[in-house]
Amino acid sequence: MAQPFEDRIDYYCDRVAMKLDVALPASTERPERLHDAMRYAVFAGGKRVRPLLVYATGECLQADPALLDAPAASIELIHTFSLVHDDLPAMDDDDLRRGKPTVHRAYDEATAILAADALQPLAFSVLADIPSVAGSKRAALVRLLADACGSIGMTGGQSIDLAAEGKELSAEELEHMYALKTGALIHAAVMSACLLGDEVPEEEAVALDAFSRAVGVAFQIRDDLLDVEGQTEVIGKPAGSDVALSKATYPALIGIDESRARCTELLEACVAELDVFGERAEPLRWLARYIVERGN
Ligand code: GRG
Repeated sequence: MAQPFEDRIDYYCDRVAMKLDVALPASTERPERLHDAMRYAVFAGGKRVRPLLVYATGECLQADPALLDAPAASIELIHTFSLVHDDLPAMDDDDLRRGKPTVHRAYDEATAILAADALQPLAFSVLADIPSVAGSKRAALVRLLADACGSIGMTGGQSIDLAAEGKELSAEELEHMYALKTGALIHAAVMSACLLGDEVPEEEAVALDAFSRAVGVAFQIRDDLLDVEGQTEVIGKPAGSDVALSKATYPALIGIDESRARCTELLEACVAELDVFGERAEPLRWLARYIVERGN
């Protein structure tokens, strides 16, 4: 029987860390403080879920992992960029992220803004350099990531999130916001690997698209639940901040039990999408379960 995906997590995390290390300018390179802040943000101890989704999808499609390092690293750069901005005083004004002071606390607000601003173009530069891939596929990868972080993706979701503070959204509106704010990048992670797969049948691409959309919404509901039920020391960011900021969340709208039930429902739905792959999708099944059961 094949080794469980869990056994390869360290290997894949090392791969993406190496790619990120090569992509990021050294802290000794001018402007040193900016480069130091970028590295601080990227190597602060994140779970690397999005890169793992790239590699797990790649396993499912038997894609060459060497081709996946660039999308895995570029998506993590965009994710890190978003977290730095999300923590800023103008947004959630958080002091703690991944158990450490947020970038604007460890450095200063201007440096945090600039560090995040510099991580974004770096992500696209990494994608542009992806080796041995046809120009049309590179352009498709860039478009996928650009759409995922723009106004029809993560930035749009964040805008809806901020505008909804103190208001009540319907479940449909909430899921739309989750799909953009959190789901768009998760979708891009899975579909980047799909783009790099060799002649992926339409049926499999459709299944991965549906899988990633459901797991992205489940990821955010789990995040909401951790904010309510988790402890600051475990989740690495201030627990209870959604309530403090009067955020529109699933637990606030329908309560903890119903939110858990919706998460389980989405897990079942996304895992069912993977039937077409049989055993090959075991890594994605494992990650989907991890996403809805994780403790941080
Ligand atoms: C990045 C284009 C762009 C704009 C910024 C600030 C912003 C717009 C978007 C914020 C999006 C955001 C913070 C969504 C929340 C997603 C989420 C649940 C993050 C936590 O992800 P984890 O648990 O974090 O994977 P780690 O620390 O493990 O990496």
